[in-house]
Amino acid sequence: MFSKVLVANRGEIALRVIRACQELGVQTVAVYSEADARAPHVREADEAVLVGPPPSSQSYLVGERLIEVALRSGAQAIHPGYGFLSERAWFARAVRDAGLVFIGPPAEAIDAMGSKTAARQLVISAGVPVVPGTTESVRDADEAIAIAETFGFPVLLKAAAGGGGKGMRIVRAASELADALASAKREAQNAFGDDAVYIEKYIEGPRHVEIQVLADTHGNVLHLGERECSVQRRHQKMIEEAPSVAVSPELRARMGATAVAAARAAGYVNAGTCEFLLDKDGQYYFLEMNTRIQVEHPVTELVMGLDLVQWQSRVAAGEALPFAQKDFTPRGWAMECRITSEDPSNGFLPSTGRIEYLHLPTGPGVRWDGGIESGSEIGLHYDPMLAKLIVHAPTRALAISRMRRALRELTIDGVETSRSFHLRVMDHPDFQRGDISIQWLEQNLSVLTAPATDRESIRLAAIAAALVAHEERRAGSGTAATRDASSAARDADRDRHRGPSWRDVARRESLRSS
Ligand code: MV4
Repeated sequence: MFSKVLVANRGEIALRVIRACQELGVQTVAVYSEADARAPHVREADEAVLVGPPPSSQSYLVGERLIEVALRSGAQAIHPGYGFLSERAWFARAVRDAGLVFIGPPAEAIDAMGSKTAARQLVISAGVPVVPGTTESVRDADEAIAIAETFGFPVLLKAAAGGGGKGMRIVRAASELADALASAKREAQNAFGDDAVYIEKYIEGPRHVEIQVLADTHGNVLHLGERECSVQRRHQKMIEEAPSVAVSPELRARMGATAVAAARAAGYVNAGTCEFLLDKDGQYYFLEMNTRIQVEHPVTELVMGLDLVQWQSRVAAGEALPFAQKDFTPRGWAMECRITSEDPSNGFLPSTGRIEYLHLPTGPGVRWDGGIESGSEIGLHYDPMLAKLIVHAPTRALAISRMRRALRELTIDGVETSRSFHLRVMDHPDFQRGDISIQWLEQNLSVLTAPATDRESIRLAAIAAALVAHEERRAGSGTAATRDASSAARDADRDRHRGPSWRDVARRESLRSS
């Protein structure tokens, strides 16, 4: 095992990697920008080095500088986390050329999956089902129309260099194709510096289900089951779970074998994820492979009982995986809510400010993977994801009630967050039945994001309730103690269905500050 690892990231994933290293007995070197001088990852690492000004283009994305810091600090390896440099083949190659280990896949595997058309070609040769479409970019609108007519409209134009939804256009009729192709090419050129666009049949209303894979340098490639990631908005996932209600053990085995075949075709090593669309008939189609550890990896860790980030380091150091495929059956149900500094009642507008007060949920089956603390300044330089709240329970229904309980325990004052949105999702009957597709969130946005009531009414109610609670305490009789059992039961029943009343919330707040 390495004795020292440089963590080329910030926020919750930097802390996640640092924790994995600490448990492995590996020293860590953090890097940070001027905006992150007081960030938790800087404090928790054994060493920390300032790498530049706040913009990531001048700090977390300056690969040469990070490699230089790793070499000077005596680290043997670099963990890129997700985002930033994690899927840049040139960086993986530069790390290796510097005599360091990139804790991730070989540069060649990143390249093989980086071009979506080349990836389609590669996995088709390995017998992997893909959506009907091309494995080369289209030349012009006439060619695109001819291809579209072979499998019928609607079709989807996608950037060959893309992924994650950029440069995509749905086209419902031949007459719309030329304009859509031109704008997709423009967007692809701007986003990726490459205007190549290819064409696929558009699958309506599918689920997004992905398979975690883990491979070592000894030829072992395993899959660790699926994650259901359909609750997303504008290609940003909000909630993920493992397993998926739509995946039977038999389907899991087939999709898992498909993901392993795709990984093998790419010469994959380390942790990676194959993304699939799963349609209403149970047909699945490979979309792309994410060649990094993903944000949502904890739900897999909880149901499969292993530490993926530790295994990333162990296979990068040359260790062989000691598992067999039959060792992996999901146990219970895990769910993750991404806690972002966005205002759901205001179109998920990013919210900035200082975390004035932070109270974290704890108790049975609750995990908090966060990157913030009281006093943290939330700006606009980086991703708005502050933390992930993850729960594990025996069944999906229990995971939902556990998540609801944990979300209620959470207090983040100082910035708007996605907390209330997550509570609405947990209470939604479609979600509770697991009856969701990739369009579900956007189709239900108004009920999931409507403000509870106007803020001034809430403020006045809270002040009134705090005064009531204060009077009750002075009189020496708590509300709960003097209420009869049937009214307490009625309240508990109402709480389960609608959340606590303003009176309960205010009472709790007033007791906390006394
Ligand atoms: C699709 C699709 C429907 N049909 N391809 C979105 C991001 C990129 N990974 C591929 N994506 C999609 N490809 C065909 N042929 C629908 C999506 C899609 C999607 C996929 C996964 C998760 C969320 C999504 C949201 C919108 C569209």
